[in-house]
Amino acid sequence: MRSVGKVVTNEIDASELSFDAFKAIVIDDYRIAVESRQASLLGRKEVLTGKAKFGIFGDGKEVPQLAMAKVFKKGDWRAGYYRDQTFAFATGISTIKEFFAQLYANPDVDADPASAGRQMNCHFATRSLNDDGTWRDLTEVKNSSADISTTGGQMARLVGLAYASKLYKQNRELDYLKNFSVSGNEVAFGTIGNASTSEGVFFEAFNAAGVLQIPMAISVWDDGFGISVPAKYQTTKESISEILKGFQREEGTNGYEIFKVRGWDYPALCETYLKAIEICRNEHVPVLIHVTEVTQPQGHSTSGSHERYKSKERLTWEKEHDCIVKMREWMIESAIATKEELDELEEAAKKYVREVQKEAWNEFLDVIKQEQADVVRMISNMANSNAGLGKIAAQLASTHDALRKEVVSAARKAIRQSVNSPSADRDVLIKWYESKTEAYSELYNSKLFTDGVESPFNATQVAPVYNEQTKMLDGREILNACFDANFERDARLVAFGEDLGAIGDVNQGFAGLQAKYGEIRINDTGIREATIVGQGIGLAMRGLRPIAEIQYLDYLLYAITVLSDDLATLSYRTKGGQKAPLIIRSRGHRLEGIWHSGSPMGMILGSLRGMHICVPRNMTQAAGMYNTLFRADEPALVIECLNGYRLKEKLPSNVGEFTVPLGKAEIIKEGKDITVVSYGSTLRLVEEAAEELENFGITIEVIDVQTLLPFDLDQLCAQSLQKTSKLLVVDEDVPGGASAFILQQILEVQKGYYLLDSKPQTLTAKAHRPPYGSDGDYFSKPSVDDMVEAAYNMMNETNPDRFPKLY
Ligand SMILES: Cc1ncc(C[n+]2csc(CCOP(=O)(O)OP(=O)(O)O)c2C)c(N)n1
Ligand SMILES: [Mg+2]
Repeated sequence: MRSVGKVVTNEIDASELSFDAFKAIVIDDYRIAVESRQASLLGRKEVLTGKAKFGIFGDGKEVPQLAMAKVFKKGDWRAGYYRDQTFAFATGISTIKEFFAQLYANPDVDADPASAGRQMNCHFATRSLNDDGTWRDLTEVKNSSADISTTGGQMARLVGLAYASKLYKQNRELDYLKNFSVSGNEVAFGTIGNASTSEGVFFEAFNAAGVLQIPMAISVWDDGFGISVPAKYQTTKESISEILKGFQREEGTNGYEIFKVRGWDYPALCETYLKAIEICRNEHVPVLIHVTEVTQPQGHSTSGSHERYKSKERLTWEKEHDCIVKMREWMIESAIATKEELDELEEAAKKYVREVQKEAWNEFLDVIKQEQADVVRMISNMANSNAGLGKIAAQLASTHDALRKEVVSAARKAIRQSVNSPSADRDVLIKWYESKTEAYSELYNSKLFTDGVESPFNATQVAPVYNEQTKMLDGREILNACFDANFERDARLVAFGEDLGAIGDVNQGFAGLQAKYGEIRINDTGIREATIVGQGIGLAMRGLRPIAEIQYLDYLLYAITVLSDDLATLSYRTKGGQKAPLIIRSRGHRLEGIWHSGSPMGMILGSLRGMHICVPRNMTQAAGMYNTLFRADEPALVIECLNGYRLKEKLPSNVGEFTVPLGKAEIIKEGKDITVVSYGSTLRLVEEAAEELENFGITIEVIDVQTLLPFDLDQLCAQSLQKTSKLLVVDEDVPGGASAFILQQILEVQKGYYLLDSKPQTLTAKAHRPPYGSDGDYFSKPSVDDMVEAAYNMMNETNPDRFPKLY
């Protein structure tokens, strides 16, 4: 048997090759295609016999992927989807053994380097990082950004991966970043299914790349279906290249080069890819390669059979136009190989893939088998004192191919059932289980963040410096000075967004900086929030330090899928194999109207675990948070206070250096009666309320949590409750939104429940978004009046004599 190594395809250069050398390359390509097909066929069987949960495969798409692999060079990037196994095998991005390891959900990162068993099969990713979170040399490998399952979701990131090449090409100050680019010559290859081009993000990304003129090569694998839904319900004129014709570049215009080629025509595919990628790489022009007449021999996935929705004629056509069948015919006709030679090759491929599959299965099970044997032995030892336990042990012993879940569940059941019969043997089992908890947590729950040497928690803490010369400036000027100092210090920083470049953002935080640092570093974008974020993700994955601006927090909803599906899961879904230290800058809370006053913090907290969520109360705190984040490598969202840009603040003399640590709450006003927890813009109102409350002899302790994720790591809130025993959470989000999260943190995590002498209280906005105008704000969001009365009423509840009912 061949070693289970990476066997990749070779370029075909017709002018250089002898016929024999050409033959050898084609035969080798055919072998890769056939092995890949065998992996698909066997993979499906593994699912149907219950050894894996779900399978989706690249059968029918083998031959075009060989052609794409031929022009994919070291340093290039892929952002694709679940059909790309042949490309992955042909480039060495994955192996057949790793393919099966992922199918079985093997949590060992060495077995499945793409996702450590966390992703469904055929979700590819290369490892960009060392174990300590530092970068590897990405110019020396063929890179695949980590796939996600949502169709079209790869497109936003693809824009950024390609845009990075433009920055590396045009900005000489980046030349020192030798591990990321060789003069910006890298192409970002995207793949997408025909039906998924119906997604908005596809069109958004397509247009963005045309505007940006970046080396982005999109291949559409067009098999005429999206699961059961045919092209007539998916695409106008049933052809994506037809309707995108307006993007074709012309003399004197920007735009695309558009190609159309049949998915079973190996020589045409090789030629098309060679031509397309040459233009894309050399001229930085985006290209679309519409690969038509692609088939799906096994149907969409293991979830159903395509006979249900494909006509007899279509099924027959697919059989005849199967790209491997066609390639075989062409090879025989062109005297590249004989029937017998190919029969032999196919037989060998079958055997080889079967052997690799068995190896992968055994490696997956061996570790668990050992744990199974250990647990059976330990429970059996306990069985003398408890008859029921014998049954658990016997059942586990007889479980064929037990999964870890069954092993651990048996151990826990045995511990529960023996609660009334303590013994030394029981202690052994408990110890085993406890010792494993950490290991299992490492296997299944770790690496939500990079947690490496550049973690924000390792950043040196620097206090702000004020002196006699300290000036009072508008908040926006504080931020401006912070960005200026950091852009001066770090050439990797870039910022972009709507109105960010020429006018320096709608609130002028970047005013004057484009003139100083150039359009290549500070720039305007179209109105396209999803791909603004994607642009940032791709850049950050290629070693740059982007600040992607979302003009107002309300528009974050247009980007929430990209943030949630892609950015927030990146570290987790690769188990620390990739990172995107992207900072999303936005501004929110209290302005006017249904789409300009949002504070959808509950949505953010629920969907962006894997990001740090910073809610600074003023621009100085924001600057300190940026200074921390710029020196660290984890993604974050910073929400500045929309109504704070023109308020005066003191300018620290080290405005580009001082740091505000993440997860550090701050008492901004001491008090003894009630702990009031809040953040962001609302804090100014809470402080106002505090003044009026003092007239009643009530002093509140005001805590600014500063960052919602992470939340008050030193448990300042609980410490405050020890003094006050009363908790009021003031929040601009809907009832049960962010305030529910804050309560959970304080009452449950910080054990604040035990410190209360009255019901914990939340004061939130109404369930609807606030109407336009000051009255709309007053009647919808927590006002100073609401705050004073909420605090007063809490005092009335415990001491009605001293604090009689207000009304
Ligand atoms: C956002 C999103 N919507 C729906 C799905 C469910 N889904 C998975 S694959 C698929 C069909 C995709 O078809 P196509 O893009 O043509 O790719 P193909 O599978 O045919 O290669 C659908 C609807 C999904 N994964 N993500
Ligand atoms: Mg399709």
